Amino acid sequence: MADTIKHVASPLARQTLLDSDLTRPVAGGLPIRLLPWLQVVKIGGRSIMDRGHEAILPIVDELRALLPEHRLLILTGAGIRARHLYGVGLDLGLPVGSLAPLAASEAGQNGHILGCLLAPDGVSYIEHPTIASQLAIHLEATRAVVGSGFPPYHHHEFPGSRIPLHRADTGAFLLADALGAAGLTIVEDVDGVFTADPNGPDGKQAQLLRETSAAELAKQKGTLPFDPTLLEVMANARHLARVQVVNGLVPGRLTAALRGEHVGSIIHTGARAA
Ligand code: GWN
Ligand code: ATP
Repeated sequence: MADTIKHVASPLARQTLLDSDLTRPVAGGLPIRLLPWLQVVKIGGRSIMDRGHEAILPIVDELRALLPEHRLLILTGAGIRARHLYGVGLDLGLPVGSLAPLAASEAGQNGHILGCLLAPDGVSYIEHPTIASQLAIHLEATRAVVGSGFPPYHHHEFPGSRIPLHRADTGAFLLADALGAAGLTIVEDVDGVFTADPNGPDGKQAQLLRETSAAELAKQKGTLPFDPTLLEVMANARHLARVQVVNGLVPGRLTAALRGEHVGSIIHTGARAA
């Protein structure tokens, strides 16, 4: 009888998944790059989209001009409408897991706006499930697509804070790293990452950090122009060796970054290639 029993051979069948020493021989390898030619661009919700046509139309022109050079996943942030929503929702006592999908929908709305403006160039907004499972075929049909930068944690959002911790910058990085993309450019309304908020009370003393790392920034006190959890996911990056932060209010900066020029801030991650 014993000879007829089928055993499914699995190197992880007999051991706990909790012991990293035991799983490392199997799980310690570098994942493959799914879309190594992809450039991911995160467009700020508050910093770009909320400013309306004065900020959006020049960025749309730059994105349009970049289409022959790059295949793009353009992701949008949530902006001021999400902040209003946090204010109303927190006043009512809503838990973070209820606020996360509501804020995410605002990131999606900004993506729909960009998608409309780029529609004549063959660019459409595509939904989260489409990004998850059909991004390659869409980018085979067109040069770029737009999506929501917010990660769809919904009611699974970590309860560490009453405001969702994982927002569009973190979502854009998680996607870019998971896809093994060629790069991630974060488009803001400041020249890059500074030693302190250039628009804050100590703004005059703030210095631009042209080149830094997630580990260095984690030691810096004060605010950043992106979600703090971005530093955590950057520390654990598998593919993306760096992130570039550029000023989208200055024409040409996004284009220069995608052409490999050192504009704005370059932030090195913990990925091995860094
Ligand atoms: O609605 O703008 O995707 O791409 O996190 O979930 O809250 O959803 O709960 O495919 O799945 O509002 O409806 O909305 O932004 O996220 O999408 O128009 O289930 O295309 O239906 O993972 O877009 O939306 O907000 O991204 O970030 O229908 Mo929207 Mo968002 Mo559309 Mo999406 Mo969420 Mo879907 Mo989803 Mo929900
Ligand atoms: P979202 O996409 O989530 O709507 P956003 O990325 O468009 O947001 P903010 O979250 O407002 O925009 O981040 C940009 C702002 O961060 C800048 O306008 C700047 O005033 C501020 N900021 C805070 N700390 C720093 C810092 N150390 N360096 C640069 N800018 C900073």
